[in-house]
Amino acid sequence: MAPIKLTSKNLSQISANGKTKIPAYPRDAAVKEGIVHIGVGGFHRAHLAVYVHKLMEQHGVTDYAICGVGLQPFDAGMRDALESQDRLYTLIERSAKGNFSQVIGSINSYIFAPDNREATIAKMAHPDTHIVSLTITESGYYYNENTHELQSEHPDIQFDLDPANSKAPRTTFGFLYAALERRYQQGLNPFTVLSCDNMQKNGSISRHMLVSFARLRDPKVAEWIAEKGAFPNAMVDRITPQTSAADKASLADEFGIEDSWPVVTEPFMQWVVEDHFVDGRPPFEKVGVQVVKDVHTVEQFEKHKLRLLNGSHSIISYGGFLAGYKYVHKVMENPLFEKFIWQMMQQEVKPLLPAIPGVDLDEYCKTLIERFSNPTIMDQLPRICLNGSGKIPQFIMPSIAEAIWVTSPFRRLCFTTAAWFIYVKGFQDDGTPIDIEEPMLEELQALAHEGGTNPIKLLSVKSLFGDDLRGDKRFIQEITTAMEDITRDGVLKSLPKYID
Ligand code: CS2
Repeated sequence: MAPIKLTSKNLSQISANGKTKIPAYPRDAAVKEGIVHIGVGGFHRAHLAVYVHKLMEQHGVTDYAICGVGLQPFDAGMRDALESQDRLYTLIERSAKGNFSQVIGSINSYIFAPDNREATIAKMAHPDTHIVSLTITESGYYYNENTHELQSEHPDIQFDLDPANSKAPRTTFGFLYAALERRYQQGLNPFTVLSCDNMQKNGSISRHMLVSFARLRDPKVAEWIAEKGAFPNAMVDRITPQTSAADKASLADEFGIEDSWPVVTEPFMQWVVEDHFVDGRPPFEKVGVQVVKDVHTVEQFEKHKLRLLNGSHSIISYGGFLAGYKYVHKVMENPLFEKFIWQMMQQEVKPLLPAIPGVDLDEYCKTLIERFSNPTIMDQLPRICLNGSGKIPQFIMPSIAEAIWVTSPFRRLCFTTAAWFIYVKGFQDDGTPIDIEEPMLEELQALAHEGGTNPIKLLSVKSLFGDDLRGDKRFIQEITTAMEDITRDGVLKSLPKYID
């Protein structure tokens, strides 16, 4: 039978075969859009939108449906997909136990900002909007890792700072500012800015960047945002591969649904968020979100996740890609990689992490190995290789810096960094050229080639690495040895030297 196109009017037909759950709540005029989300991609649709869906379905929440916003020209694809199916999409959870599919209905409307800049600002400024949430990736924050300041000289920020462009901004901060300025003028509360990006201190960084931006526009508005605004920190987690053509085809075959952009993900999901909202929030805790009072606790969860999960992903991606792999689970099937990752987590990362009451770090590491090994989600290495300059300095370097400080082992962390340095040169171990997606590629690739197997050139990029580590002899020695090993023997032949 031909698959049924996903739309509101086809929902009951879609659920008739008993294979797919459809939203059990009305999506009608009574629903209010309390959340505006910038950056609707796979991750948002597997994470925040699912929590909101559960709130609507299980707890009758009607004030917090989502209005999705796309700021970038490439978001036109998401707009077309969602608009063609009444903003519905299918979420497919895959694991060894099988595939579970459900239609998610929490995204109520979608604005493509490049064509509707005023409508985007007006939507955020509207009194029904209580939260503006973000998944805009590290580069969307214009955050200088070295100075910890806003990249105010960046041409996009310069454009948005020019009052002549205030009605037609380009960046997230331009839009947030324009909407908040309106709310300020109208005597409303600010909305909460809720970052769902995978960054340490994502809320504090959002606050600092936005307030810095606002100071350059109007100090009064800036002070109002600083004083009255809320920017909760949060740890977000759910492995969400890019949707492939095969995913769409299998959705049609197995579930009989034609969906132009479904989302495939794992069963696991976690969100730990600081309870700091200024204009109300839905009862997130009722659907499994860990809402915590203390920002320190959120930071500890973030540390665990970024350094263990994302840090391990870094060796899986750069090491695995150099060795010729395409998928995460395939890398995990190689016992050399599995052992390396386990030992890096256990011996090098875990000892540096704070204890959180109720969290068993050994269990956490075991679960990570299982999640990485999930053969059904087909998580692609190029997805995780993307934008290494935003990842290695966050996921690996802080562990190395702390390990040096407390004199604990860090050779596997150095090997991981070395794998990225070699990857940046642009060739797999067998000489196959790599198509690298990296905003700093030109600069980094030139330095990588100049340096050969000497890491100093790359380590001198201050905006990524600061000044602290270059003077440490042991660190330089370890990373040089690892670069020499990979260059001479390739990743696979080098790994045994790094495993006990
Ligand atoms: C990945 C993450 O892109 C990456 O670097 O490590 O997207 C990872 O899948 C998520 O953080 C999991 O929550």
